[in-house]
Amino acid sequence: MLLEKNRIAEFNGLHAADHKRKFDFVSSEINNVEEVLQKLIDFQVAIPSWALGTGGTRFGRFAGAGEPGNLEQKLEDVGLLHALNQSSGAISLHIPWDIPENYASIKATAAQLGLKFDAVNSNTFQDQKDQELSYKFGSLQHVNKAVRKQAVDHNIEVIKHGVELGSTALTVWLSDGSCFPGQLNFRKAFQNTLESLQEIYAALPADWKVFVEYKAFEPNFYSMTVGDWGQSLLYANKLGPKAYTLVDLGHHLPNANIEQIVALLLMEGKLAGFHFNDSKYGDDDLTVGSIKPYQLFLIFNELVEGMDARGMDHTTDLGWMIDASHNVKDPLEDLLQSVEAIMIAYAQALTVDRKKLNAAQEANDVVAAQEVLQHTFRTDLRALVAEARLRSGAALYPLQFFREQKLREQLIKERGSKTVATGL
Ligand code: RM4
Ligand code: MN
Ligand code: MN
Repeated sequence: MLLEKNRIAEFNGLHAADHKRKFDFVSSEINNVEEVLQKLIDFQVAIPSWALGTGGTRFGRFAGAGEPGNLEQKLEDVGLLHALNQSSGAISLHIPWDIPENYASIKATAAQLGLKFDAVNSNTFQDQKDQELSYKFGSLQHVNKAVRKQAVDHNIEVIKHGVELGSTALTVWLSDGSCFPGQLNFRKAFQNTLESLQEIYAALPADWKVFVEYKAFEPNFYSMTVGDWGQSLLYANKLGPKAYTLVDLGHHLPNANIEQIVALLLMEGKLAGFHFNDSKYGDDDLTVGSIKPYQLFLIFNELVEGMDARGMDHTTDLGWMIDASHNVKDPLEDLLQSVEAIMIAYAQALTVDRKKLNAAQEANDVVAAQEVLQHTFRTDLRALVAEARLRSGAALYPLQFFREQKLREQLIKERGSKTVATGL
């Protein structure tokens, strides 16, 4: 489904006066409005190809209607999101859920929709049909060299797909670990994994990065072989300059101080991948900002501070992606909510009074430091984010537009009500 530009312009026209009033008010509160707006316009968050269908749990999956049935339709969905907010200009493919069969036509479709190909993701956490050896007891860590080789070869295959599409990063998330005490020799599992990663690393093109994603638990419940940022950083450091840590917000034990983790990883120049979601209990993969918006802001605050300290480019030096699952919501509506939460938190982080915060820190003025952060967090910047959208040709209010224009209904008409997208 292609969206005609004039429909968005018409919608924006209807809301222009109301928006202008709100924007004028908020911009009078901010010093460097134009600079912040430009950063908001430039910022892009990738959408993973597996997030466009309804997700499930191990208990069941309640499929939605009008879900994309193939990769082209997934690209169309991301293109639709991007047309609505101009902040979702990239797609991240998961192999083998979405194997591109005809590179030229996939690339042409993406270009038409204004989309780039973000990091490619390998999958050695499931057995595929016709797969020779099983990953039941791990992949890159496996005690059997033949299994490790199969997993390494798969990753190299994924890099090749990525090269064809113009991706420049590989994300490796491993479910490797153990479920019971005694099952694994931790040191051997680490060494095997390192050796396997070294083989993958050696196959990376010169301008590529590899992101080593960690996760505290699940599907293994006793130990994970890349279980936290310390282990991920160990691998990344041992691998070399093209290897980095990837932080996924849902992959920590409860109450972990994620803002401190990102600050230190940035300080070490080893943070390059980032997965957004929210969680209450574990890897819940909930809508970004739906449970802990203040924590999201604090994390963004450290991201901006840490990137600026190293002179990094906010848009290109980190790979931003939404990694969420939608069990009860329309995936496209959920993704629009997530992107909105990300943009608000980013806008807030950009408008923190750093001089004041720094002065408070240097004076051990704990109260003043808290005031600076909470003042920003409690300032409503939604009109600023909407203005960035208006200037880039997107809809002032994407979710409202999606609903009023009955876009899901149109997709159902096109694709039918019984489609099921590949993914989890
Ligand atoms: C994992 C992890 C990976 C994602 C898979 C689908 O928990 O977050 O990034 O690719 O889920
Ligand atoms: Mn992830
Ligand atoms: Mn996850």
